[in-house]
Order: sequence, then C-alpha cells, then structure tokens
Amino acid sequence: MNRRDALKAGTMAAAAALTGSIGSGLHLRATPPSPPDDPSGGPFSLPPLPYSYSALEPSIDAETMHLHHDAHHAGYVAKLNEALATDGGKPFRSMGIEELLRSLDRVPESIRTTVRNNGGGHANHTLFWSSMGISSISEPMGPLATSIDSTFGSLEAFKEKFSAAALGIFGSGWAWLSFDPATKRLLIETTPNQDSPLMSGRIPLLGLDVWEHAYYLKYHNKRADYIKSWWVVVNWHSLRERYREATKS
Ligand code: MN3
Repeated sequence: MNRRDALKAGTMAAAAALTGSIGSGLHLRATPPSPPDDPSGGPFSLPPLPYSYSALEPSIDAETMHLHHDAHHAGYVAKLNEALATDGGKPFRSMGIEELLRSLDRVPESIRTTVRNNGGGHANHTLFWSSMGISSISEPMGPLATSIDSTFGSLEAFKEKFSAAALGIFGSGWAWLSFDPATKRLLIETTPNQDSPLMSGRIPLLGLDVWEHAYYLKYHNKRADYIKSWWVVVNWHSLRERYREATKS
C-alpha cells in the first residue's frame, strides 16, 4: 500500500466507523467512535484511526484495534469529558489536552486522578495511533537520525534499549522516546498507568502501549513478541515530523 492508498484507507475507516461497515459490505463489530452514552458532549472527542482497523496486520490484529480504539480509547475520552463537566472541571474545558496534562497540579483534587488517568489515556492513545501505519520512509532520516545516533549509538542500539525498557515495565504502562526541552536531548523513559511524559515537562515523540489490552488477544503473555512485531509498523515519517516540531523552539 502506498501513502495515498493508506490515506484513502484511513478515510474509509472513518466513514465506515460512522456507518458500521468496513469497505465493500464487510460488516465488522464496528462501534461508533463517539460513544452514544457520553452525556457531556465534549470538549474532547475520539479521533478516528488514521488508517483501517486491519492496516497494521499482522503486527496488530483488527479485533485488537477495534477494542483498543472503539472501547478503551473511547472510554478515556468519555470519562475525561465527564470529569470536565463538573463545576471543578469547567475552568479547564477550554484547554488543549497537552496544556491540561501540564497543568494537573491546578486541577481540583476531587477530579485530579480522573483527569490524570483519562486525559493521559486520551493523549497517549492519540499519539499511539499516529505513531503507526504506512510510512514514506523505513527508518529515521535527517536531524532525527543524527540525534538518535549521537544519543544511543545507533538505530539498532536505540531499538534494543527502548524494547528492553518496554519489556521491563511491571504491570500496565508505556515506553517512550521523549524530547526534553530543558536539555534539548532525546531520552527513553517509561511511565506507569496512563501517565504521559507531558506531566514531567517532556515531549513524547514515540510511545508504545504495553497494557495487556494492547496485545493480549494475539500475543497472550508474550509481550516480547508484541514489541518485536510493533517495530514493523512504526511510522518513522510521523516521528520525524514530531521531532521537527519539538525541536523548533
Ligand atoms: Mn491502550
């Protein structure tokens, strides 16, 4: 699939999510992207996948993508909106998700954990979807490649270190390639639950979800196999764009 086809497939997936069917009449258990029982009406909404549910096969199966996007990610968005519909949450409704996560210490204690978990879940998954898919380049290029080499030694060394970090997370969490604006350096880090590097002042560039819901249907308890297979669908083009954006200032 070339890039144009991939984009077309993404548009079809978005349309299919609305009509409950995929492609030419093949009906899957499609759940509408905005849960109908979400009473809050925003401010956040579930972004459609930028490709079809089966676009990441065989690395990530379509059934996992349906559950992960339509149920898990949708749930984070709904619960975040609910929290922001309370009196304590209202002042934060106009913030973008990144600003909200950087401002958690100002969020009232009564909803702070809910906003942390579900706001983090929304931001993390939005980045996760866009970190994968068909890429116009098959490895890092330009300043990103230079920075990976100078920080980690080589692309292979980076992938090994990142994979080891992801494998070593106890329980549910994320592995990240982040950019630290304070030091202007790349770093590999992990976060528990749905915490985001944004909460520590860093900019997440690439994230790997190692919650069991991300891989258990296909890989069962073999997280290492999931991680190895995930590298195949990493979208280096979108990573390059995020690195460019992060290093602008
Ligand atoms: Mn997840």
